[in-house]
Amino acid sequence: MDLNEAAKLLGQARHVVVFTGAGMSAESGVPTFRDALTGLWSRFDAQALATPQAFDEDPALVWGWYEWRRQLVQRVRPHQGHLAVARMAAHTPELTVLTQNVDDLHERAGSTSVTHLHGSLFAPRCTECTRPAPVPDTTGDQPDEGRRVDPPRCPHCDGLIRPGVVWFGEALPQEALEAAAVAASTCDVLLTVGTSGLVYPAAEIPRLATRYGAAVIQVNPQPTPLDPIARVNLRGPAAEVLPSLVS
Ligand code: BJW
Ligand code: ZN
Repeated sequence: MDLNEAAKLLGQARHVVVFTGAGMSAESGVPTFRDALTGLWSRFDAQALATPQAFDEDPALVWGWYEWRRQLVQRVRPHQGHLAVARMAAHTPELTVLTQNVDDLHERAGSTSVTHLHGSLFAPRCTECTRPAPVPDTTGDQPDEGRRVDPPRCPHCDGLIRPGVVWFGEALPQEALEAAAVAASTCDVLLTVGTSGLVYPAAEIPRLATRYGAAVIQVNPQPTPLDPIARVNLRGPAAEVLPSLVS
């Protein structure tokens, strides 16, 4: 059985990389991007919200949308799959979480080694001097997906504050990308969970791992372009499959 093979590969590994995408957080109530009915890009225009040009043209629209998403994330909790990943670290000599997600659900579940390839909803920074800015205190506010909100100004230089996420056309944080490349090229097993494998350069990470000899295990209810490189394809949701892989 595939589950047994996957559990065995994980049990014997010295270094495991867990590579996650939006499907990892779906069962916590955070929408994915590309799922046909529920994905953000089925309701919102990525070009108008997730590019540097969009922020230049309409900062209040973009800031308001990310504030809605941040408040949504703050209201949900990690699920059994996030907890299983954190537990897996206790059974593995070395375990690295590489996530494309901008939420903090891995950290809240107890994972300690987490690299964010696409930034974070909780790391706003100044567009001018790049200094980190405080996360606005919005406790008590109702999250509102369509509300325009003027971004705050930097306390140091009065520059506009932007969300600390990686938009289309922007480079990934160099340190994160380097850490990901090192982890992928030195792990024995890479467990990819809930990613469509369509967005580059992140989608190179599992491919890099196979080139360096690692076994790839994929958890996803749907087929993806990563299917052909996966040693084991587990077609199911993260919150169900991951707990069955770890004691
Ligand atoms: C479940 C589940 C459950 C559901 N359990 N699973 C090569 C070829 C073509 C294009 C490019 C290329 N190289 C670069 C590009 C351009 C572009 C790109 O990749 N475009 C493609 C879409 C074609 N890449 C970029 O622009 C990147 N930057 C770059 O290349 O810079 C170059 C540069 C270098 C030097 C200087 C300057 C520039 C940046 C990409 C940034 C991506 N940003 C986003 C938004 C982040 C902010 C935000 O949150 O708003 O990141 S886009 C969005 O996609 C987000 C995600 O992290 C990313 C990946 O999506 P993910 O996580 O895979 O989610 P989905 O929705 O796609 O899939 C969900 C999966 O879960 C599905 O498979 C479901 O089946 C599954 N699922 N329920 C388990 N319960
Ligand atoms: Zn500044």
